[in-house]
This record gives sequence, structure tokens and C-alpha cells, in this order.
Amino acid sequence: MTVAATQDLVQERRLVTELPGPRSKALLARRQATVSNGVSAMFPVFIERAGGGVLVDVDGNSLIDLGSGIAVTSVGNAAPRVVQAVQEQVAAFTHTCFMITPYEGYVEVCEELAAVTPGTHAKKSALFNSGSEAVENAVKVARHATGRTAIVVFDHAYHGRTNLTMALTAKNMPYKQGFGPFAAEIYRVPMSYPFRDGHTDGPAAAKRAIDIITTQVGAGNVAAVLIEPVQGEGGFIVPAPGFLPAIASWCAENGALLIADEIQTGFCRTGAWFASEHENLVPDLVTTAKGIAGGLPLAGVTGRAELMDTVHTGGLGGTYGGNPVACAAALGSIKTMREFDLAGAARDIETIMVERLRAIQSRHAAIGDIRGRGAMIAVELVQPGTTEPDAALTGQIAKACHTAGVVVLTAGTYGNVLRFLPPLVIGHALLSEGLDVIEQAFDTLAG
Ligand code: PLZ
Repeated sequence: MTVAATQDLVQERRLVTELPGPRSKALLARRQATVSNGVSAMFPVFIERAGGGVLVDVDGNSLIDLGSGIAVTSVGNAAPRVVQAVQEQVAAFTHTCFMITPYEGYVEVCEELAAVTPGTHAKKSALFNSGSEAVENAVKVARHATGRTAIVVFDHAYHGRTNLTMALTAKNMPYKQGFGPFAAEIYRVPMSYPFRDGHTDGPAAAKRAIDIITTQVGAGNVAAVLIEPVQGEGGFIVPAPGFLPAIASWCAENGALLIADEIQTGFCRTGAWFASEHENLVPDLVTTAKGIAGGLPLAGVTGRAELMDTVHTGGLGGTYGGNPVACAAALGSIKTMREFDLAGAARDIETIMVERLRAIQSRHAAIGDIRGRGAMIAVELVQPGTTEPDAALTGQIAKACHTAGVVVLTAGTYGNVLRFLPPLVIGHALLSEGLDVIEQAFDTLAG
């Protein structure tokens, strides 16, 4: 029995109204009256239930989910083991604050993080609520442990929306515009982006970044190099082979820590527990969130025990960090990933998606690049025959998919990347139907 089969929602695309339907429209009007315009709504259908690979809206439409709430519900929405663990925990106790009177779930999550993150060294973790908060704390640990201040980040990076993480994030609109001043001691260097930078040689691309670090920042000042092993919001950019290992070697040789931001890529999403594994990377610190807890807010920083322990007692924490209900959800999610080999499921999704997308690309020159790993696959849209970004077409195709009942997301510094993050438990027939809709959108809209 597959995980999806254990869920009672019919796994089908079913449209009974136009999208958004009348009930969603009424809720949208209420939303507009009372929710800040600063919070966007990419596809304003209001969801009532979800499971496996479908989202069911308040009008009774059943949509194919190729977004997983931005790479969160990897085990499926309301996954049975998550629901059961949460229900048991929420009935037992909801909160004590781990810094006041601890509980086992937090410790168990840290044990799991030590087991599944890359490397066999002794590890320790601290838990938080959001990805941004995990990244902030990884930077705190890195500065404390090294006694240095400079943090190196990359073009196209996304690390969050809090003040420090806005400084770490590359893209101005919509994340940073008007929200400064930003935190100091952040230095940005070129990413390896084979489709755009002409470097298919990873070590050469790394040298370009390292030259800037050594000449403009100074190797001895660098507390950490922070990188997403596959960039998420930046457009699923997979660096050229050898880039990440070369950066890691430089860090090791120069006393700088390597922080892998695996918030989007972690927990089986890319076909391995962590994307770092694809290049045998063993980061000093790893940040996790999103897929870790099947939809409940939880995040972690996991690192070499001696680094995590340099921080004075009381230096890390927060009221809700590692909330017991979120920890229960994480344990249910991790169990599901192991039991159903969801890393393998992600690799199967990659095979299916890439083959179909290549067939679409052979008929539509607007698809300049197909890339990603596992169930984190994207297409970059360009003016045919060039690398000129086509954000307009990207928006039109996303909208056509939405109207037809398939939730797809966009990304990219230039807004021209269509990205797919299906739940890892999605049925192959449903995935294939989602791809039919994507194909139809290209046939209708692309030259
Ligand atoms: N690091 C690599 O992908 C979150 C952001 C959506 P939070 N990405 C989705 C949006 O528009 O806000 C993300 C990420 C990576 C950090 C974060 C931040 O995680 O849980 O959103 O704070």
C-alpha cells in the first residue's frame, strides 16, 4: 500500500466550478478587506481539505498539487502518521517551552537530525520555528564559534525575510524593497549557474567566487560561507559539478564554516535525505525547515557538536522553538520518509518529469533549460534561441495551469522559472495528468 492510498481523499483532478469558484471569491473579498496587501496570493482558491497529491477547495474542486505549499508537505498533506502523532501530542500537552521544562520529542528530533544529515561526526542541534530563524541562528553559531564576522552568500540566494536574512537574500523585489537598512558584514559572490554564466566547469566557477572572497573580504575574516546546494527561490539552480566541493575545500583550508541551507532541498526532496549528498558535501552546519514536519512549523540548525557547543548556555532559543506538536509531526514525517523510501519516490518523479518536459522542450524553444534534482524540477523560459528571460510567458503558463486545476509555482531572479515541487507521495497517474496540463499550456501559449 502506498502512502497516498492510505488517505481517503480521491486522488483526481475534478473541476466543478471555474477557478476561483464563488465561495473562494467571497472569501477573497473578505481577505482583501482584512489581510494586508503585503501578503500575496498567487492562486486565490481557498482550501478546505488536502491529502496525497490533491488540494480540495471550498467549492468542491479537486486540484493537482505540484507545489507542496513550497516544498513543505513532502509526505503528503495531512499524512496519516503526522496526523496521528499530532493528535496524540496535542491531547497530551501543547507547550511547556523546552528551555523551561523539556520533553522527549525535541530530543528525539535532534537524534534524527544527527542520524540523517550528512557526515558521521558527532552532531548537535537546536530547533526553531521557521527557516529564516534557523538561518539567523546558524549565522549566530558560526560567528560565535569562529570569532569572525563576515558571511559570504551567493547571487540568486534566498535565505528568508527577517532583517538578517533579507541581507542574505539576493533579490530586491519583492523581498527587500523599502525594508532596509540591512545587516552588515554580508558579502555576495557569483554563483555557478551553468545556463547563464557559461561555466560548466564547477571548480573554475568556484575560483571566480573564491578570488572575490580573498581579495575583497579577506579569508581570515570569513565566519561562514552560506549556500543552498540547489538554489530554490533563485530558480532551482544546480551548480556545475565540482563547484560545491571546491567551495567546501576552501572553507576547510581557511577556517571558515560551510553552512548548507537545506531548508528547501532537505528531507528527501532531491532524491537523497539532503542535496549535499549528491556531491559528497559534509557541511559544518545545516539548516532545515519545510519538509521536516509535514506542514507544522519547525526548523533546525544541526552542526558539528563542538561548534554547536561553543555558544554559552541560554545563547540560543525562543519561546516556541521545537514546539512539542511540531516535533511530533516531524517524527511522523521522518518515519513516513523511511518507511516508504520517499527519496526513491523523488528520484522516480525526476525520471517521469524530466522525460515529459524534454518532449515539451523539443517542440517549444521557449524552454531554455530543464534542471533540478529529484522532485525539485524547473524549466527556465527564454526568448527562443537566446537566454533573454521570458517572465511574461512564465506567468501566462502558470496561470493557465492554475485555471485548469494544477498548482504550479514560479521562481527565479528574473521571474522566468516554472518550478515543480510535487508531494513525494503523489500517484504517477496524477503526476502524469498534471504534466498533460502543463504540456497543453505550452501548446496553447508558447511559440
Ligand atoms: N532558506 C533555502 O527556501 C523559504 C519562501 C517563500 P521560512 N523559501 C520559501 C516566501 O516567499 O516567503 C526558505 C528557503 C531557503 C530559507 C527559507 C526561509 O524559510 O520558513 O520561509 O522562513
